[in-house]
Amino acid sequence: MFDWKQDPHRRLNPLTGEWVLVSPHRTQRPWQGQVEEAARAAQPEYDPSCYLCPGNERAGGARNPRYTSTFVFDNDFAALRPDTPPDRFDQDGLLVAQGEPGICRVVCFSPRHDLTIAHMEPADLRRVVDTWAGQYRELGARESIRYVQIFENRGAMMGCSNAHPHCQIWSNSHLPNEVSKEQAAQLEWREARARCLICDYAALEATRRERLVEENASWMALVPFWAVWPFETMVMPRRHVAAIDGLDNAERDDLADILKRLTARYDRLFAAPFPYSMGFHQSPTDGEAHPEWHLHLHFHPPLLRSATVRKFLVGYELLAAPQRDLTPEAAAERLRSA
Ligand code: H2U
Ligand code: ZN
Repeated sequence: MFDWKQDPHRRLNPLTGEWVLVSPHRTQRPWQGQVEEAARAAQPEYDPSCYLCPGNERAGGARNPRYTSTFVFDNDFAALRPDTPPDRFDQDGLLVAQGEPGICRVVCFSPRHDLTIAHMEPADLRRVVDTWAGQYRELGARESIRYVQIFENRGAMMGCSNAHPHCQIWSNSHLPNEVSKEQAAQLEWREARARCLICDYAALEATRRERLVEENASWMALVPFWAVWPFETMVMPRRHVAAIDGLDNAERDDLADILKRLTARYDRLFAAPFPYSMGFHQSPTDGEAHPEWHLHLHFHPPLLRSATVRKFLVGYELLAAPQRDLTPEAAAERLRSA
């Protein structure tokens, strides 16, 4: 048997069927590449030039109300539009395209320009959870919307255009690639074993504990065995629930709690605001029952060894498969002690 801490090995992601190469012996290699700028220091409570602050004019010309809680609006530069004709074009199976109707929204977490998830009051964060659930249900109820993707880009390194804490929702007619892979894997697991893939995985990690980072009564946050990003995590409810609108009262409070504690841990790791892209994966809204689906979130943070040295997914990753040096177990250990 190979040595987990020394020998190159590959690990399977059962949710996507893809492999990641792990090269633990390489963690000490020198870095002379690009160094990022450290994230800017403290933000003001209100920024008169922010497109998202209450009462301010947006880039598209609309003016935000003087909102006092969570605030949702239709994206002024939406990637998808509701009235797009859904026609399909297919030339010899080689040139295949399809019109894609959809709706894109922006959710400001709170009126405060400076309050990231880690610094919000639990009750205010709970309102964000309820907003996510409400948007999932409202958008998903539309005939043309079969998937609702809720995600947050945080930090300039992840392409976030505005410091005001917010997330986006893109909802559309077809399952996006990543969701489609996870759907197929969960369905296959259920058909083969009559159980849920993520329930089984959560139970196993709850026993092993080496990759656990945070937990509470209804949620677990861990570095998955097959993580690609150095400090990637997955956050999942202990109970089998297909989508965010199925969470009960306590589970919603607990989601707010674990997100706050996990993001605070990230910020402590390199003593700087930690950039990431995070988002939910959950049941499609196509009107079918999806007992195979188990709601979860993925955090994809780019930082590798400091607030200014990031991991790039290039070369081998783009052409062959993702690769990492730091083991997921070592990453979880570092997050636990942050
Ligand atoms: P990020 O989450 O990556 O920062 O993107 C912010 C989104 O907010 C982006 O999709 C939208 C952009 O189109 N936006 C507006 O809808 N109105 C504005 O006035 C500014 C930004
Ligand atoms: Zn703002």
